[in-house]
Amino acid sequence: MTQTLVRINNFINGEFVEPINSRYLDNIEPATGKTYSQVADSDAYDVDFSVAAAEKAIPDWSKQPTAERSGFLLRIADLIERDLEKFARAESIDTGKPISLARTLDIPRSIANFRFFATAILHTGSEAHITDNVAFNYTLRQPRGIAGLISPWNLPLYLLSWKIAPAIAVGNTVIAKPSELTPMTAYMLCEIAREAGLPNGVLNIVHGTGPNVGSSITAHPKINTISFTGGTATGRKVAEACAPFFKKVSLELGGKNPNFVFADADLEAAIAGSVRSSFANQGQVCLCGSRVFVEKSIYKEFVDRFIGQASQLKQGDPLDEQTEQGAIVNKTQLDKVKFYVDLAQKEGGKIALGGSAPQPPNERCCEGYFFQPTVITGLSVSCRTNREEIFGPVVTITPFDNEEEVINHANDVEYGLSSSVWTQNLSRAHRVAERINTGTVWVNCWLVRDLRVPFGGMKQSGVGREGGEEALRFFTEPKNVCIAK
Ligand code: TXE
Repeated sequence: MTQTLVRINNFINGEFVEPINSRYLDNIEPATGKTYSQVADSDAYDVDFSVAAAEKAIPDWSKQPTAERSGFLLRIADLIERDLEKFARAESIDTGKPISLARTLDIPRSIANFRFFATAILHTGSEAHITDNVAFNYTLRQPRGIAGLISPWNLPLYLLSWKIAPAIAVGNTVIAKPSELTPMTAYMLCEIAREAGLPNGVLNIVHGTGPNVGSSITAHPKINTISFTGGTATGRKVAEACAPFFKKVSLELGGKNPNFVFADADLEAAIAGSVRSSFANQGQVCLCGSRVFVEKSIYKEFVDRFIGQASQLKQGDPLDEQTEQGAIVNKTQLDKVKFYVDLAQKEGGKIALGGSAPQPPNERCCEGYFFQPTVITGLSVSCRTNREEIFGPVVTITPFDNEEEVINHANDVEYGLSSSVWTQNLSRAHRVAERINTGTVWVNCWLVRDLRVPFGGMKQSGVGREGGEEALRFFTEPKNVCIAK
């Protein structure tokens, strides 16, 4: 007997609709390697259809009183919170991440995203500039129109809601495309949007691949704002597609984030923080600290204790409450991780921990995509393993002699997303933070996120900033009105 799989359809104009071409992609559960649902394999026609809906919704939505728009977002947040457990389980199945992580990080943060922007719009002001006795200027910040929002698979609802919430809060309508690898919670969000009474056409979700749906969004002449999170190579394509239309673009891309541990650090905190920043979500967070640099005098002790803690991480079925390390998102990503572990050995690295797939945790997961937390030592700072984004549970640990040297190592990559500095010397913390070329510098912590702060990368980690005021500005067009006195 063939089992009918759930079909994840597009959400356009407030309705769930099949893709016009009737094609679907298999959606695989990473922990089992088995297809468990199907997702619309849409194309440019579906994007056109969604743009028509988004365009129709703009006049009413953009003119809604701010408090009413805010109310819709708050209702969405409340309804996700009501269904938190359902969302957490779905996110865990779809991505392979531990259910405890989805329950404590992904879904609460998605709720917070809606609440944050729902309330932010109630408190924002606009500027006025007085030109002596000549004129008053004031700045109108108006919605830009239709925004295209493209997100990756590592933090599906967390990152998609981080884009949807500010875009619609300020009066835009949106066409969103989640990753084709992890579409489930975006689909569930549409049910919530409907229940919250969000007007038709404000939120449209078109599922499918990057080349079919993503590129139709970036190339669509009526979508004038693009917010993208994903790999750097894809970001380049997005930028190229947007350039001829002069679209406003925000790109949040990859990272190869350094993590510095100075001899004067609180070692216990530095080790616990570094283990977390290396392996959270199986290392599949763009902010993971994949290059750990440790001052020579404490190097050996740090490596021993780091390995001791990392080897205690409980790998297992993502749906097991105790699991701390789940599955890698798909076979391609697993193969990429294996490729880099082989490369590291060819480059002279020593596998100090892990380096291969673990025993499957149970019968259900015997064909899942698992990889052990892996620690590599003995590599040169300039080798490929230390320069290219792996995006998996693989970290390198390298000793350094002094501050000057380690800042140079850290800055000598194409990326510039985030960094962590572990030291008890406040002057050093300020000095290093000032000189390190990353959009975020954490001192004695990792992944502490205040939604008001600017978030984004330097160099090939991206263009533009998300978060707080930056996001509200990104999704609006400033217009100066000059009135003679
Ligand atoms: O990401 P992609 P992938 C990195 C990580 C990973 C690599 C590739 O190193 O190994 O990127 O992962 C859509 N026009 N990160 O292939 O392709 C795609 O459908 C428009 C870092 O999954 O960048 C998905 O919705 N859109 C990252 C989104 O872009 C296109 C998180 C991201 O997919 C497109 C994920 C196109 N031509 C991966 N092609 C981070 N920094 O958070 C694809 N897409």
